[in-house]
Amino acid sequence: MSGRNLYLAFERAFTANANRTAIVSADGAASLSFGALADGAARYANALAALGVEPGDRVTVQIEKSISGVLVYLAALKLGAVYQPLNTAYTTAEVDYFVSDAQPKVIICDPARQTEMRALADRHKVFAVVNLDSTGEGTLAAMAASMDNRHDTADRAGDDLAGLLYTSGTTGRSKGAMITHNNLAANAEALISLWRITPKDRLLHALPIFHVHGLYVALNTAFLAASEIVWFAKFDAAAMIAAMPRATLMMGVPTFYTRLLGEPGLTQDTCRNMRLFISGSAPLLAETFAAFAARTGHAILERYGMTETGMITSNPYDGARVPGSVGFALPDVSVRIRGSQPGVIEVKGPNVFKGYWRMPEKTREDFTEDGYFITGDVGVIDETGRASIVGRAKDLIISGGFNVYPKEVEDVLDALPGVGESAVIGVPHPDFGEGVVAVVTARGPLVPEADMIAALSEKLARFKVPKRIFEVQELPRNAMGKVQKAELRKRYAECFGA
Ligand code: MLC
Ligand code: AMP
Repeated sequence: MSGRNLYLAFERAFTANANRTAIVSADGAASLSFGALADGAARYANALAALGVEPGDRVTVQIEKSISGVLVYLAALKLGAVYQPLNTAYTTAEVDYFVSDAQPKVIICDPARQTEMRALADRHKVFAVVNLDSTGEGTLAAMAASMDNRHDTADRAGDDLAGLLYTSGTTGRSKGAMITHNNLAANAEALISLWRITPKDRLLHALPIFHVHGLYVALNTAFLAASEIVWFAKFDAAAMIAAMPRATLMMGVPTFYTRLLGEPGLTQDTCRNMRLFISGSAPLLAETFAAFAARTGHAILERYGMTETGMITSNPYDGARVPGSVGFALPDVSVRIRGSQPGVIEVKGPNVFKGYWRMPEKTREDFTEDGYFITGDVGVIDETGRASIVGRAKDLIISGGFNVYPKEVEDVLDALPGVGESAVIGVPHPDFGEGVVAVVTARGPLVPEADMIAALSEKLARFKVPKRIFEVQELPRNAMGKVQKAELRKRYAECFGA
């Protein structure tokens, strides 16, 4: 079916609310009405079209968070292009792979990286590299400013791609999750109704917009429901608390909540207009839930999701929000555990992505014969349908809401001078939930820990780099010769004093 471009639904909300504020920066210095948002999206769409972007083309974006960056996202949707956002922490070596795989028509980068991105673009035959900085200035902004504020929204079918979001795997290279217009619309509509999001809401937005949480969960629901967004360039607990009395809604990773609790300014009074705090992307500790309730009177609503699936389950709006549980399947979404519990959670529904970009084999591996996506998360589901996540079948660390795949870090570590073998694990961390730790054996003289960390930082995004590296004589192995990571996690459990 055509006419399913998600932007058409946004456009209806923007037009009906043209004079209301859509986004205001937390310091109040910048704001855009819904009308201006629609105009800006059209100008950016015209700029990208002038660079040759057509429906179906990928647009790779690695820029600091800015309100103009939101216009780029909207423009890509409006054009029917496929938006490929990248974490700003990714090194050029990491970006090289994403670009080689996605083969975009245009790369949008920070001005500071223009030269290296142009070289990379030449290698991969990318037509144009334009830039946008954290204040929303750059060659793309200059182009957009001279463009017309009208652009016909491209006709798209529901299963055409809206986004290509890369997620690493336990083995092998990162995979591009193909996310369709229908996936996004179905998930945003379900969340709006479940979390009762309305035009009266003011959402505190401090998440990055290169991942599902800050991009699709937060922005799409706010745009569809025509709620106002209070915009933070990055998370800052004190600034967030200062803005809280004027807000109603917040979405964050658990680290946001532990950092907020570290501020004496977080009180029942600061939260007087807040109606809902939502947490996800990593497990929320029961102690954080309890401390937050004691301090503010609010029960944080925890939900569970994934890049490939959008949101899967949520605690209820009315009814018990249970710490340690991620709640019930969203309407129209089926979750199950095959075999005995606890077991791997599987999910099916309109939220589930179309498959991995140009990886039909990997796609087949991750779906069951009856069409359920295999999440790799281990959980239990009780007789009322309430789900809890108890572990992971995949070797994955989640640090401050960012995913780190040990294999990727181990491969880089093993190539360092003197390193024999390595094992990368996640252990409790007071700020990031899990902190990345490496355990290595030596086959020659090892450079000091700080130098190893510096060497890794040249190749890997900072959040993936182990915060500590320990040397051992040998790694503990089981009878099959497999490294016993559980044993290592126990041994180093207290290295961050968590
Ligand atoms: C920053 N650092 C991290 C880190 N973030 N290290 C480990 N894990 C992280 N998450 C590094 C920095 O590079 C720096 O290192 C040092 O830690 C301290 O940085 P900071 O200034 O204290 O960090 P900050 O910039 O405040 O960032 C922390 C954070 C951020 C929690 C605000 O990581 C963040 O915004 N996380 C949200 C992630 C997210 O949106 N996830 C959603 C995924 S979607 P150095 O050495 O350089 O000084 C998903 C699906 C779903 O999972 O269900 O939602
Ligand atoms: P990503 O691939 O970045 O989208 O991360 C998805 C993963 O984050 C899931 O597979 C889970 O392991 C984890 N996750 C998301 N929400 C929660 C939650 N509420 N509790 C525990 N883990 C979560």
